[in-house]
Amino acid sequence: MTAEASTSVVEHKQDGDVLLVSVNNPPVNALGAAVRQGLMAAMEQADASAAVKAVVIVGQGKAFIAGADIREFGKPPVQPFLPDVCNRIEACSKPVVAVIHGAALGGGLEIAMSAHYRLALPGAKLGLPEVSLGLVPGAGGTQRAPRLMGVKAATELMLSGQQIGAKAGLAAGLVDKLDDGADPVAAGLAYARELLAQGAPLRPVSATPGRLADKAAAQAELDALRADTAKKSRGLFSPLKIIDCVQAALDLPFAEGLKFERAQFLACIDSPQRAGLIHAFFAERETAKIPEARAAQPRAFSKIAIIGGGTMGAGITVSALDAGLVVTMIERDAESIARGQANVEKVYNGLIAKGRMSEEAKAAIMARYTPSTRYDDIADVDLVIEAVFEDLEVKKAVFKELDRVCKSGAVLATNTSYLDIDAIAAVTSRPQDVIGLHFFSPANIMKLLEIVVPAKVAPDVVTTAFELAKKMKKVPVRAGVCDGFIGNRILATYKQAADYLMEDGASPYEIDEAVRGFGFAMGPFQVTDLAGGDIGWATRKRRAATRDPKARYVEIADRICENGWFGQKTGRGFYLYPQGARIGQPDPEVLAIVDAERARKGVTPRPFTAEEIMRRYMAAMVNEGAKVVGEGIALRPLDVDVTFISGYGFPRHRGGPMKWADMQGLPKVLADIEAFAKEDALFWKPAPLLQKLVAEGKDFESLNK
Ligand code: 3H9
Repeated sequence: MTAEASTSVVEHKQDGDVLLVSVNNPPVNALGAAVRQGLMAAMEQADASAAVKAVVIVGQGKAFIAGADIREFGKPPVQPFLPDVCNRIEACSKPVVAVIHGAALGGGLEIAMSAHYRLALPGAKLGLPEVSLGLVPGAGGTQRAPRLMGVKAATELMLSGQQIGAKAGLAAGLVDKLDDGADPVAAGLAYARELLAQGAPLRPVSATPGRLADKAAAQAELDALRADTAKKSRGLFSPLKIIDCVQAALDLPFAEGLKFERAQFLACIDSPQRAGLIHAFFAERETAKIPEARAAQPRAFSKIAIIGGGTMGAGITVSALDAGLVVTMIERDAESIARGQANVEKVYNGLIAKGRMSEEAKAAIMARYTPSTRYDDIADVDLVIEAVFEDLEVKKAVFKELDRVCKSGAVLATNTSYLDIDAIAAVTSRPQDVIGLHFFSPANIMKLLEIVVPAKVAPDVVTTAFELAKKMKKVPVRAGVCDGFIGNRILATYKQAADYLMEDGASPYEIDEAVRGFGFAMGPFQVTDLAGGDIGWATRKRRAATRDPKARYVEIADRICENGWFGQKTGRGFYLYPQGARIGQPDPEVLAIVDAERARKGVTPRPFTAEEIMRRYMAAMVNEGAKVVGEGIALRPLDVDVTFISGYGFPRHRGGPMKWADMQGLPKVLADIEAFAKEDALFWKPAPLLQKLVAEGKDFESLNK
């Protein structure tokens, strides 16, 4: 093999009559400017050299090419642009083979579709995930994928952002051949030589309509997808643009279709949704970067115990079993442990009923599960997660038991959502081993895991918790100890803002509608009804003694609970749920309670527009978020963003509350808070961090660096 002119990120080597072009831009071979230049140079080389009869493009490391370099978006574009690189590959005068061994995503798949032949190895992951970044595929993907796969399969791939494997890629027409080998270079060279031996032609995808040939059928598929997308896209910008691009593929010559796609791509790049979604993408990867990671290796763990088999304990058990761990569940008596096991099996039985799991797979998983009512049975576990009733004394009693039986070095975690973990740790002889793991319900589904770090915990316990999160495929966020940690503390504040709005004149239904209009899946009163009004009521009663007597307190929710109206489970709460309905209807009796409370407090109701509602709701969220960051409860603003996107239904395309605030401009948010403070200076006290950032002309993003 002789080395030819190469750049540091794209090497080209002549191997016999094949030019081997290898992309080497760790960690995922993203298509930054240098890679694009290198690919252009490789194509020039291939065309210019008579010795080159075919070209093979491979990626080094774990990916083929994971797409455009997302970090470049929002910055001035640098030539050559990716669509031109793709066109150049397709225009190469020698057959080009793309060898896909790992992720070929977004621009990576677009490069592969521009090659004349595609070979996939077993670990191949093919996808056009641009939609999850607020984009449309912008390097010919919307034009080439439908030609290769047909309108339905291609559009669904683009709208879902999902990845498919090698075999599915072959079945879909995206891949020409599979190779079982592990070496992409050897497989690619062999395939290229096979093609040369057959005299295989150049096959530019753009040259023929391919699977778009039956235009009427394609149009019918697209019409159905458009109607469905219009219903489901909930204010998202790029899904309908993807449909428009596929329409262009149907209607226009290829070059015109590409121009149309480029215009849509650039419109998406300029949209705030793109900025929010890309912020979310990076933020989710940043939260695992914690100070402890530098110094402390995680402790080894394979056997774990879950204390409690209620909804939460069972959900955590499923997460642990799915992560391959060996789990002992502890309950206090035979009846409770039987219920705990039933709760776990219910999840797997549900999957079996949907055809998503076999009885054998369930049996194999349940073989790693042991039920027990004796603490002594967990003497040798490496990690314990307590998920018993949310009461400090009950939890302290459990931790005393754990301290008695668990082996030295075992990690002892509590799944509290509010309680003081320092106080729980203090009842043990080993506070260095005690940490908070705040799962969200249902724990086997919800991605967020708040890892709550008490004062005396050892750094390697913190890194062990992050390792557990990784194994369970959770999104971990590091939080400090305070009432409610990051998420529930901020939730309590904006929920209060919603209560004030309700007492001041907005109906709970108007507030929920405004919040849904912003992009949340549910409004705060719907959430209360879903979670059970009694839960919040118990917390309010617990806090009554310590509540600042000067603080405004809205009693409407208490009045509703006093009637036994706890939400969906009792058939009524803020809404009515006739015959077990899951979507509630407005309840005139609730509105009468609201009116009566206003009258009792002497409040003259005033109207609020949806915009005014959201200004207060978001200002409360951001202000408390800034306090949480300022006090060091969250490491960075991005940790607050990830908490809300992954655990509280915050619309991902807005990037999280702190990113949203940056996009509004912090001076505007602070001005709102100061204006609201004229009505209630205690509640609307501006966060010192917010004031400081505004004074310095900075934004939250400056603290994420
Ligand atoms: C596109 O292609 C547009 C085109 O249609 C048109 C253009 C004109 N760029 O996730 P990981 C970083 S849009 C830059 O932890 P994994 C990531 O931040 C793009 N950086 O690894 C992390 O950095 P750090 C369409 C990227 O093994 C590191 O790589 N493509 C990019 O769990 C490791 O990432 C996508 O949307 C990127 N494209 O998962 C694919 N990708 O170490 C996005 C990753 O500093 N990427 N990084 O924290 C992924 O889905 C996953 O990263 C992947 C690997 C599955 C590839």
